[in-house]
Amino acid sequence: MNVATSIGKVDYDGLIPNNVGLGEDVRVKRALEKWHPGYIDWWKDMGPEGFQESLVYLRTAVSVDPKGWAKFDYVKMPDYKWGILLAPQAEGRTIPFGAHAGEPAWQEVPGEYRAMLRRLIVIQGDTEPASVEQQRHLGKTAPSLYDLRNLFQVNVEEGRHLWAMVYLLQKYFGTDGREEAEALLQRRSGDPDSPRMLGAFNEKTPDWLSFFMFTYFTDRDGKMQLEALAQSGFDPLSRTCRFMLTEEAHHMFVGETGVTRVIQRTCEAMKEAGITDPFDIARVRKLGVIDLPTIQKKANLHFSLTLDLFGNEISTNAANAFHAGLKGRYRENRLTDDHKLETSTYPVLRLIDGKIQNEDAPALSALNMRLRDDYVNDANVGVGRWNKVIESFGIPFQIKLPHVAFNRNIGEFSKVKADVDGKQMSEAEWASHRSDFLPNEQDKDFIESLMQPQYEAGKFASWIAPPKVGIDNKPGEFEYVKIA
Ligand code: BYC
Repeated sequence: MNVATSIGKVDYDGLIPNNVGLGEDVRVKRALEKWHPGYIDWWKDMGPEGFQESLVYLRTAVSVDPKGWAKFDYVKMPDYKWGILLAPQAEGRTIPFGAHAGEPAWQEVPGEYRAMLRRLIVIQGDTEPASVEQQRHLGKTAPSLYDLRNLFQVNVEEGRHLWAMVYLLQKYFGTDGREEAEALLQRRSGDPDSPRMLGAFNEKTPDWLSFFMFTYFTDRDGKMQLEALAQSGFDPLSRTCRFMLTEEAHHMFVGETGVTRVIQRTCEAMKEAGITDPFDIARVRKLGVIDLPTIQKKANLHFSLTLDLFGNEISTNAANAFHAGLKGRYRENRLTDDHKLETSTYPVLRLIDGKIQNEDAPALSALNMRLRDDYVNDANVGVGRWNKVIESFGIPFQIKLPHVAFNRNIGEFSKVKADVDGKQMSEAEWASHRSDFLPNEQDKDFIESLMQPQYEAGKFASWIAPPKVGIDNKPGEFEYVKIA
């Protein structure tokens, strides 16, 4: 079947909505239908706790047309239509980088790179259910129905992204693909015996400020990695990731605007109470809002945890994946070099003779570093917007991203302790200053004390401002979740 002609047409009637011609692909259809009950069991066990019967005003992807790909309606989450949607196939697409640059993009798995490709898909797939597991308790403390709905929207779409990766495994990787698809439902975030694959996905998301920071910082790693995989010479992966990026944008919007609204409310409350010193933490907290230094500490934590997701600065895996044409750079198609990188270099921040300094490394080995640099630039943009809000209240405080050497567990800087400015510290200094940089027990207890649910339509918890506009242009008092 010519896939290009079927694009845009989504088969929306079956169990699994799709635009990949699943109706005619009996083997894959059966495999996915077999996987489906296990997925639903996982969703019920590990998905949002306590709201499975509630009606949620969700968007569902019903097309891949950039102009109108989603519809909004009330849905019970277990009935959400988790479809398989790939961006349209680009006619005559070639492999954009690496040793095979210029050859036709692969429509089937290239045998020599099978294991590497499977590993990339499995790692990507593993993060999706992990984040749902991390966020499963948050519904109980939602600051509004608007936020509750956004949480669930993010959750169902992470579920769909798991489907996207499982489709690739089932369609292109035979028996071992099926086994990997099963294993994706078995691992659990934070489980000591069977944890999720990457560090940050085994951390807790204990409160809503963490949720907003996670969707701002960690979903942005998702964006960068998906952008890099969207460049892949393996065309089905590229097309899957391109459509996933459409949904991912909303997740980062939830994070960025969530933090903005927390900051906004804090600044408003400080102004009303006539507090000008952002470090007058005890007085600010009495107002029932989160002080700016604690918001900074949360940003420090989630930013540093997320940097670990880029792997080692110098990585043979990354070099091999690029050389093979499987994983490119951020927006590879907009770069103007030779796309092979065999002779070029890239400056990498390293620990040399105990000092943090730049060193030129072969560009191929430095691809994780390069993607991380692109990430830091991207993450800084929204931080600038947060600071504009603080500035508009005349409060002398700026949120700053910590140095990349701060609080690291993977890569070059995992061997040292450094403060938020990158100044190295002894273990003892770190131990005594840790709670200046990262949330301590009192900070956690305070934030937890604010986490009281607000389920009345149009109302918001004390510590967060309402959004500027509603979802799907709904008015302020709209009942985004009908709690059952
Ligand atoms: N934790 O050569 P290296 C998202 C392992 S987020 C634990 O530097 P590489 C989302 C590494 O596996 C995006 N282990 O690794 C966001 C390797 O082990 P093996 C997810 C780690 O391959 C929010 C060894 O250390 N997608 O979508 O260059 C909500 C040597 O490391 C970690 C992807 O990540 C870690 N943090 O880089 C929902 C894309 N880091 O194989 C969703 C696919 C490294 O030697 N993955 N290790 O035993 C990749 O591209 C790469 O695997 C990584 C690692 C960038 C993750």
